[in-house]
Amino acid sequence: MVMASLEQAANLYPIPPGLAIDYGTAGFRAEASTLPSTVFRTGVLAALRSRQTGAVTGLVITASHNPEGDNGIKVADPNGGMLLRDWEAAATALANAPTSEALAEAVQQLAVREGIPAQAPSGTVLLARDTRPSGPALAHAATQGIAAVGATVEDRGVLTTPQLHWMVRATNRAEAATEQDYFRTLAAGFRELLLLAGAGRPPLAPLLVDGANGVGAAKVERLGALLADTGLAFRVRNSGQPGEGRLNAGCGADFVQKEQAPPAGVTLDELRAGRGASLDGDADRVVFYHCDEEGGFKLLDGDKIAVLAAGFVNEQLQALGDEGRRWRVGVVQTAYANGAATDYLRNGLQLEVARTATGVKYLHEVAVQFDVGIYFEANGHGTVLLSAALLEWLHQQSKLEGAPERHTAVRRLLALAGTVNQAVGDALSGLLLVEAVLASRRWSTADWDALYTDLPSRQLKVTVHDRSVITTSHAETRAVTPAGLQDAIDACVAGVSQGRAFVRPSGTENVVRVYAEAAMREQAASLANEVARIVHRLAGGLGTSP
Ligand code: G16
Repeated sequence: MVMASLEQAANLYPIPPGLAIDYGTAGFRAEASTLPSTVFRTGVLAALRSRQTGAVTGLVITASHNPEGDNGIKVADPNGGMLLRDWEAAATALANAPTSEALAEAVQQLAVREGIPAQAPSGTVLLARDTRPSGPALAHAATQGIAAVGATVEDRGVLTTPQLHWMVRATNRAEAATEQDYFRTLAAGFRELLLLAGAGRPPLAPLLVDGANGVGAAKVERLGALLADTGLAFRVRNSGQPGEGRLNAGCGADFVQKEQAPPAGVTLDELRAGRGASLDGDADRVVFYHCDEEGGFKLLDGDKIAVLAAGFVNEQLQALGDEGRRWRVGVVQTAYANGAATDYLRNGLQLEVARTATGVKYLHEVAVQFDVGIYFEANGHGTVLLSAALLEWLHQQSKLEGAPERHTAVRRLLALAGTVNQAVGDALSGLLLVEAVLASRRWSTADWDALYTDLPSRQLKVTVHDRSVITTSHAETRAVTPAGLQDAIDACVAGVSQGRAFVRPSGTENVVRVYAEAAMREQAASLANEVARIVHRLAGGLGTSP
């Protein structure tokens, strides 16, 4: 590595005065104009990670669910997952190094710590971006950072985050890894699942898809075109075309899940005729909804998707008898998981449920410890992972003669692994997963929704002077600081039937998040309000108290 050329290139991307940025829940995220230096330096980091491992890594310029004026950068590790957590501190150190000399110094320290030989192959980074106007300039900054340490960049243009992660994984497995290959793989799995659903299944109903005015809208159209002959029809709203509105504004998975309301451009009348789904700004989350019997909006969130997937997987393994039972199935959730969902998974389906902090980087790590690891955050971010050992066994079984039900179960599990992105949570594969399972079971959205009844919940955001004053423990369910906060929350929860509440600093926005659930809707709402007021009082709230 030639440090002089790194310093020279870095001089073109000075860090803004007073910048202090942290690698958060899913990479760096901030107002776009403050980001060029951070993105340049993350380009350097991704190149070094590629050089260290001898495999390609990936970068996506996106701020996902954040407003259009924000942007950010996510890093894909060689296995297609999130950046190895050991490297996050290095990413923060590089991003905050005050001068180009300090950056070169930090790069050298990282190379020594990680044993990256000076003579190692130069490295390759796959690059993509979402549709934000600030994307092209930031992608250029990333390219410059990658090139500054002698690595190669392959610019894949505008993609969803999960597409880029999928490509990184496929490239490193020497599999076909273009965007067309991605679509073909998902579509092939879905077709197989539909085929195995049998001749008697009802035709697929059209699905309203809210594209959040982001990258997912055009991609879902392409997927739909490829699957048109199956009867699957996506009716896309909030596509980002002129006149459709701004990215994530009043639409998208984050809005719909937090507000428990339909997105802009979708009416309850339309939902009476069928279900809808919302993607987020980079299409790694999806939530569903429909109109319930009382004519009200009803959300089917990531918990509901996890339960649907878990039940389906469970049924296939049970069809394999004793041999099926030796494979461990686990569901991973966060503190946001509705209490009723956890209860249904544990007591209804008799499955292992693990709990982690928020962020798919934590859930994924636990999910890979199972033979089938199912993880969905309540916000719709997740996937279903099948272990290499299980897949190998299934491939062997698929070649053997056997009872038809057994053979179907084997083929279904194999098809699932193609339909569902094995690298990371993916809204498009989530859509196909849900549609395929509902078709296989001949279920309506109402049948799916009736598996269990959500406890009413409410989420709020509180803006504080410095959100890092709040620290948590026990997978974010207990506040450690500031002093007195947890006691005050406990006192509020104590009187509430089936009450539960927690607070945590967001890792993607400059806010503190408040979650509350309770037996009754009004109780959940007033518990959330009370806790938000406590946060405002004890953690330096800005503006008027909620
Ligand atoms: C990211 C992470 C998710 C996480 C979400 C919210 O999603 O990938 O795992 O749930 O942030 O995080 P926080 O509550 O810390 O703001 P996305 O879709 O925004 O990239």
